[in-house]
Amino acid sequence: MNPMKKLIALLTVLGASVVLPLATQAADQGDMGMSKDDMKMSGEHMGHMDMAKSGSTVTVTGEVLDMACYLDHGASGEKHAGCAEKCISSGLPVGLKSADGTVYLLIGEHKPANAELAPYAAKTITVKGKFVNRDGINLLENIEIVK
Ligand SMILES: [Cu+2]
Repeated sequence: MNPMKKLIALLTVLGASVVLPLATQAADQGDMGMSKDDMKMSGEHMGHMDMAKSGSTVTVTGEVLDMACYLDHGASGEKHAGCAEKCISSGLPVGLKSADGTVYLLIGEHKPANAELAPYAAKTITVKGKFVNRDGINLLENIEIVK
């Protein structure tokens, strides 16, 4: 290889090494941009949940769920009403699924609310209570059935 060819080869390699990182960086930025948006979206959602609601009194309308069967196999609705009533009466955790799909655990004031909720198993009711969210779990406590 003569010196000129050597130089061209070197420049080509340098050129490639300059272009490649740029291309990689651009791709990374593209990915980062997307995940940033995703994180921003979930961050805003969480922020909304935490700041606007956690610790505050809220009123939520939704279906009364037997959490055992709902978590186990997604059971809800009229077909499951009988089982839900049995499960809730027996003391299993009770939930409320709002129209937007958010599920809340329902409890009274340092006591279960199962006895008052069992008759509403699989029915849509409105509940007022203190909302808290911790580690991704929603809770409505000190609940009152509004209607
Ligand atoms: Cu059940």
